[in-house]
Amino acid sequence: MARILITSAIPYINGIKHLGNLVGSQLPADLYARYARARGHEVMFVCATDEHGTPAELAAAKAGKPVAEYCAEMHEVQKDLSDGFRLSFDKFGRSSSPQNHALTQYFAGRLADNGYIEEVSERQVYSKADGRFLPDRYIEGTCPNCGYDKARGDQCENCTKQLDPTDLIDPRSAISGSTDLEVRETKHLYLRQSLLKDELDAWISSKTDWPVLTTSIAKKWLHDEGGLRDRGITRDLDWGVPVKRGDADWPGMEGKVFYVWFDAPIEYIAATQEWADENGLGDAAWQRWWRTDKGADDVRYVQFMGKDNVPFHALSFPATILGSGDPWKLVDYIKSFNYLNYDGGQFSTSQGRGVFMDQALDILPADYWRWWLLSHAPETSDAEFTWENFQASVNKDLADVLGNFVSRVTKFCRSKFGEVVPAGGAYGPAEQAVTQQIAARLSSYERHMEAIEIRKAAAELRAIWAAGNEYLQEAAPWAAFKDDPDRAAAIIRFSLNLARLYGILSAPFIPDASAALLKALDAEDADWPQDVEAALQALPAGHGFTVPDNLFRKIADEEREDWQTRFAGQRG
Ligand code: B3M
Ligand code: ZN
Repeated sequence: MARILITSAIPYINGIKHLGNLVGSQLPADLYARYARARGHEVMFVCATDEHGTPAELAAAKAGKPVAEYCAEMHEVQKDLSDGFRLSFDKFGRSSSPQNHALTQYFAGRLADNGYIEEVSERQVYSKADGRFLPDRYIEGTCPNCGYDKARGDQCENCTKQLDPTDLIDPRSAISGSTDLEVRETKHLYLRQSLLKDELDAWISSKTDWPVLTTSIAKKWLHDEGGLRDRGITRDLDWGVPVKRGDADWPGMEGKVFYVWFDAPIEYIAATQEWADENGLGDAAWQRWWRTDKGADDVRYVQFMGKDNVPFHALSFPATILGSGDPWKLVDYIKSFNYLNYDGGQFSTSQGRGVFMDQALDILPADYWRWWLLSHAPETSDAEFTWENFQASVNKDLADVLGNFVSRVTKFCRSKFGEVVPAGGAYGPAEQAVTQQIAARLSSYERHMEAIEIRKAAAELRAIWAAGNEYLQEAAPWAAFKDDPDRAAAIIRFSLNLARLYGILSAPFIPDASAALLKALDAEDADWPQDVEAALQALPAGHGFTVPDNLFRKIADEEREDWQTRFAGQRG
């Protein structure tokens, strides 16, 4: 039994997330957390809303609300939706929490003490029309790297390049659209990441098991264009963590706040502290996950995120941790994702394009989405959501293969033997063959889950379901029942045990259907199988059950067409 710390990139507070966001961090993190718990590991799984910076201020202004009020409301909305998708966080925190304020200021103080902070008088874009500086997303323009014309001042969404507002070509204010901009001097703190370049390089080079997507992005920012650049970690904004050096004021930094990307990853730690505080546990309870001097030396820390978040997690956050000189836990494995596209284009929050989490749950239960999204996770390349593909996967994998198997077995049993596992007969060569086949597939399923190869794991699970269906088709208990009811009883007993096994193995992907299935089989306490042969005898003759309601329904062509039209435009 191991201890596994799992974090998902924390979603910006600025609105409801789309399915592309969901599959790029929170959902796969949940899959892994559920799997790790099912295997008996001790898990701490945290996420939060990312409430600072220009995304929060801009969205609140658009909603016509004070930022604090907007964030509090939107946090509840996002929390309800993550519950709706059954994301099993131990804590869904808030980066605006007092815990994160204190930790962020603490880290800044440590970094300053150790010589990793530089005070820089720098040139920032100032908008005369708006009467303010325009950091990050307050400014838009053309990306100098790829030419995308809606690049933001902090990062180009299109090519993932981190930018400074002064890098943009043809810049304009995101508030007023004004191009009457000038560059003014203002003082800011810089994190001297460049001093840690060799240490970071060696550390990343030692991570030979990381996904290529992660290491290639990290190496690119380490080595391209003269190497890792120091980053400004403060902003001229009202909303955020006030710049302090630990508990002390920071002369010259009055009225400034830390940059959202400085405090956001620290929220992973703070969220764990929020969890401990909320549960009346002391500091030791969260520190044993985060401080290697307080018990975290045997923790495995895994992060999940979209590819645009990799530079911050593979370089900037580790620089914060290393530079602090304290024994904080560094990440052990970074699982990153490409993008999910929507029907021939990109999902886009700003343009309201695609399916958003609330809309998805309005039309179908979470499991349908979880299955499609996870089995099509954009791991090795970008992936695309189309309604046809969604309909086909749901109808085939969930309804025809898994749902149909469970329904046929339980209904046939009820009609011939009653709602009880039938006695009589014995497992024979056919059952032994399927048992062996499933045992082999199960070890490969476990290997893929441990390696967080999500598509491969989904394919293996699908094959495990299909093996049951094929077995049932060939064993044909409905035919055997006429001449040899004992044989039919053995087939059904075996199949009911297969259904139980499916309930256990499928739970990380489709938790609601799995729970309903195990409940119907009166097997809610079922543990992950140590041995497939034994697991397929777990439900003994005489064990009562009830026929479950249909686990999955099919998506009709008319529905699919209706959704296709409804979601073709922009969100209102
Ligand atoms: N909120 C970006 C995003 O949602 C950012 C992630 C922070 S993770 C510490 O894609
Ligand atoms: Zn670009």
